[in-house]
Amino acid sequence: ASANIGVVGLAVMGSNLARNLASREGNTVAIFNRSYEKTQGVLDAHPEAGFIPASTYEEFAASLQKPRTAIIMVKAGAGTDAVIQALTEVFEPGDIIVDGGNAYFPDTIRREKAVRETGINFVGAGISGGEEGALLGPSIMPGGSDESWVTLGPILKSIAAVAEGEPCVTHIGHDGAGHFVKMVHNGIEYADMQLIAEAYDLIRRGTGKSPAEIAEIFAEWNKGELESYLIEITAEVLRQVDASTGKPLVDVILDQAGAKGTGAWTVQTALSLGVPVSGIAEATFARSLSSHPEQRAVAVNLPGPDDAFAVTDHDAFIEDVRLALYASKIVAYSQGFDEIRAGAAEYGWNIDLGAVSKIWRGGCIIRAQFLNRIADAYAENADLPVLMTAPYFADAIAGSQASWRRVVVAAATAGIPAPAFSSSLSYYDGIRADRLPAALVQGQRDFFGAHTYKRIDKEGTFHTLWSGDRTEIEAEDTH
Ligand code: NBP
Repeated sequence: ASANIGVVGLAVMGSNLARNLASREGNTVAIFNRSYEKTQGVLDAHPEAGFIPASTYEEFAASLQKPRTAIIMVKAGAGTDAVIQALTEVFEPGDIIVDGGNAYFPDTIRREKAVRETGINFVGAGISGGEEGALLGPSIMPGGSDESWVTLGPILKSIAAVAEGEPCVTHIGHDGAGHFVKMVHNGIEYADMQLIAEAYDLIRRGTGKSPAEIAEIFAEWNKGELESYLIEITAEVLRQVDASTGKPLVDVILDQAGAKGTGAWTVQTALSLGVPVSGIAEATFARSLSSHPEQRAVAVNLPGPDDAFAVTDHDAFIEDVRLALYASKIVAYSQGFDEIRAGAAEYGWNIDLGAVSKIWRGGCIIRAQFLNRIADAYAENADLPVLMTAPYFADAIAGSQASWRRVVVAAATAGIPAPAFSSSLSYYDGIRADRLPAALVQGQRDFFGAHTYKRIDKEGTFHTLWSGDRTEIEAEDTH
């Protein structure tokens, strides 16, 4: 036994993660893949890594020092279950199995419970940053027991991205907490991407600027408070010219956005937790809407507004869009952190929200300067019920809201879809409302279903005898 860490699954993510591990001082890495050709391929391509190959699970287990620690990077779902089953047969109590794939957190909760019964530790760890992150330093969100963190923590710290001197990894919480937080990370990523896409569309259709010109606008925005990896790559994509047609690449890419399901998981989970992640939901639905060509083909002739979209002051409009993007982004993060807060309460995880924002500053897709402000907000008040009410964000929105409203009005008037911009604004106006028409909804529910209501002026639960003499009676709470 000479390896201190092993990797199972040597497709793009696993092989890059194994190389990252091998490149760090003190690590010797055992590798295993179901089909041996991949193992041989990785060995041949990277002799410098000093990998210890195994062709069976038994050999793999024998090559690992105790407590054995192995990171699984295989296709999420049945593949992960198969590898866990095989490892539990060759590992011993005290060993650690880490699932670094994109598992759905209820699966991680289930697997942790089952593996724990064998005395082996199971850690579901969300890993973000794609193939480059896996190789050079991802953001890592591990769940699992405190005991496994003792062994695993130093290893994960050695391979994680570093942001302002701090490794982008922290023990998120027990069992499925890491995969839960990774899921919400991806949901926020959906919202961030959709908001940027809406900003691009509004500027293009409002000013007639070319993608290359808009790339320069994004590059400029990337120097300010919107500085982020996604803004940076947006400029790169918009600058790209298609080799075969000479057109901007963005104009020859089919406008149907794909999805691998993590956005949908975020929204489904939010619905069951009762958390309004409307920006993330609209971003997810915008991808769905784009991906129904048969519906778009029949709807394309539906009427839009009569007047063409004409922006007179281009610079002022672009600045309005920048501020609308900033305010909407604050809402998206506020909603995402609300979901983590609610998930932690539901599943009994003790999640440090400030620490989560810090480990997203490097390695992952939503990395951004902005996350420092979120960390500050939670440092000031760890129990902040609504992130965007922190003074820094409240001030930022106060300075953006006039622009934000103008952009949403302009989009609606011009017939340009801006679902994430407008739903974020509605959320903002909803949550800050002194009184909501939910009172009327309660009245309707009481009318047709005797669902009862509470009153603002006295304790108790009430029902109006709608089909009788319409007097009010005290009632059982049937909420
Ligand atoms: P894939 O998701 O394409 O999975 C391929 C690997 O799974 C191969 O090593 C394959 O072995 C193995 N595998 C399968 Br499929 N079924 C198996 C089974 N029953 N037993 C053992 N091994 C099995 O690889 P990937 O794209 O490198 O992604 C790995 C994980 O990382 C996934 O969960 C994915 O969702 C996640 N991921 C994350 C990011 C990110 O940014 N964080 C990006 C991409 C992927 P074989 O070679 O024998 O077929």
